[in-house]
Amino acid sequence: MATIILGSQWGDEGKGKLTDILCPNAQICTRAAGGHNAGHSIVANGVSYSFHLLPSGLINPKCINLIGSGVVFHVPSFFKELKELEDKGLAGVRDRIFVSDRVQIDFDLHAAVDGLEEVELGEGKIGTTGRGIGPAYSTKAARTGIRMSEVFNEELFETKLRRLAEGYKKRFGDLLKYDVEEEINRFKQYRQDLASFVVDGVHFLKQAQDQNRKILVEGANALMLDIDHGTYPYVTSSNCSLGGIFTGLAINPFKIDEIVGVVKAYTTRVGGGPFVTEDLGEAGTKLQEVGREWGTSTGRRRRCGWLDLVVVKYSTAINAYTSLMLTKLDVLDSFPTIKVAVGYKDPQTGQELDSFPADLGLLEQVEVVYKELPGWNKPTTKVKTFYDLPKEARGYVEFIEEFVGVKIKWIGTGPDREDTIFRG
Ligand code: 2SA
Ligand code: MG
Repeated sequence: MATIILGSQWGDEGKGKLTDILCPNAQICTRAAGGHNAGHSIVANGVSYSFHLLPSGLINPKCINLIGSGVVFHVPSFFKELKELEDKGLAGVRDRIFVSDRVQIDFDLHAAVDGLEEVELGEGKIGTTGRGIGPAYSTKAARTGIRMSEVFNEELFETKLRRLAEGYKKRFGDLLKYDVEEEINRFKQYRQDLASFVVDGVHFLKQAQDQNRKILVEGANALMLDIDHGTYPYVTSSNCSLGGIFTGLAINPFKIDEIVGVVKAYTTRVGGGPFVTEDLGEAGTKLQEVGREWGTSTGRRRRCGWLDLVVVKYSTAINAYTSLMLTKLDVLDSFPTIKVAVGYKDPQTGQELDSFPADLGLLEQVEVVYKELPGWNKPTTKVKTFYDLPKEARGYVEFIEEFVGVKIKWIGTGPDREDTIFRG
C-alpha cells in the first residue's frame, strides 16, 4: 500500500518533516516529479538535513529510495547531495538509492537557458530557482530531451546533446555560455558512476507492490505551483498535484492508503506571481522572521502572509486529501489575533467566487474576505497532546478542519521531529 504526501500551498509546507515521521513505517520512499528545485528540510537528532533531488526517506537507514521517471535529474547535484548526506554521517546512502531509467536529464545547458529565459521575461519573470527545471521539462515535451537510458548509449547521447545545444545556440547566440564538449566529457565519468543506481523504475515498483511493500511517495513543490492547476505561468513545469504521482511513477491508484496534504499554518511563496493574502507590513515581516522563511535551495527570502483557506480548499478539490498535517503552528504563538482568508469577492459584482479563479487578472483584483481568530500568546512547542494546546490554538485547528472538511492528523509545533502532535 502507498501513502502520498503533497504540498497544498506554494511549497515549503514541511513535507520533509512528515516524510521523516512516516518513513520508519515505509520500506520504500519515492519522488515522482520536480528536480533539485525542491528543498525539504528535516531536523533529526539535532542534525539538520536538506534534501533537494534525493527523497527524504534516505534519512531512515531501513528505507530504500527511488527517484521516479517524472523527475528531471541533474547528475552533479545527485552526487553532491549524496556526499553531503554521507558527510553528515547518514549510513549506507549509496546502497539505498535507485534512479529510474526513464528520468529526463536536467543538463547544465538547461540551467543556462533557464537564466536567459528569465532575463527575456524581464519584469514578468517567474522567479525560478535557476535549476533548469522549466527548460528540462520543455525539451522532454518537445521530445528532444535525453533520458537516463540514453545516457548509456554514448554515440546517441553525444549526437542528441550536441543537437540540443545547437538549437539553443541558434536562439540565444553568444548570450548562451555553455560548452557542450565539456559536458559530454563529464558524462564519460558520470556514465560509469551512475550505472549502479539505475533501474527499470516500472519493474521496481511493480515488484514492490506485488510484495505488498509499504511505499511512501514524497511530493515535491506544491499544488499552487502545478503547471495545470497552479497560478500559471507563475508555476513550476511539472504536475506537482496528485496526477503527477501517477504519471511520474508506476503506482496502482487502487493501492493508495492515504493522501496527506501538508498545510502551513500561514502562507509563504518564493518567486513571482499573485499571492492575495501576502502581508507586506508588520505581520508579514514577523511571520518571515519567526518562521525563518528562507529558501532551502536558493536561500531566497520567502514572501509571507496569512493562511488562505480558499487555496487549501481548492487544493483539496484536486488532490483528494484523506488527512492533513498542519505545520509551524508555533510560529503564530505570539500574534494577538490571527487572520484567515475564507472567501474571494468579485470586485465587479460583489459576489463571492465559487473557487480559486484561473484568471490572474481577476485574482489580482479580488476582495479577500477574512475571518479574525483570537491568538493564544503561549508557547506551543513542547506541547505533546492536542488537549494540552491552548484553547484558542485548538480553535484555530478545528476551524481549518471544518472549513476544508478534512481531518488534521498531525500538528507541527517546531522544527524538530519530536515537535509534532499526533491526533490519530
Ligand atoms: P522552477 O525553478 O522552474 O521550479 O521555479 C518555478 C516556480 O516554482 C517555485 N519553486 C519553489 N517554491 C518554493 N520552494 C521551492 N523549493 C525550494 C525551497 C526553493 C528555494 O524549498 O525552499 O530554495 O528557493 C520551489 N521550487 C520551485 C519558484 O520559486 C518559482 O516561483
Ligand atoms: Mg521547500
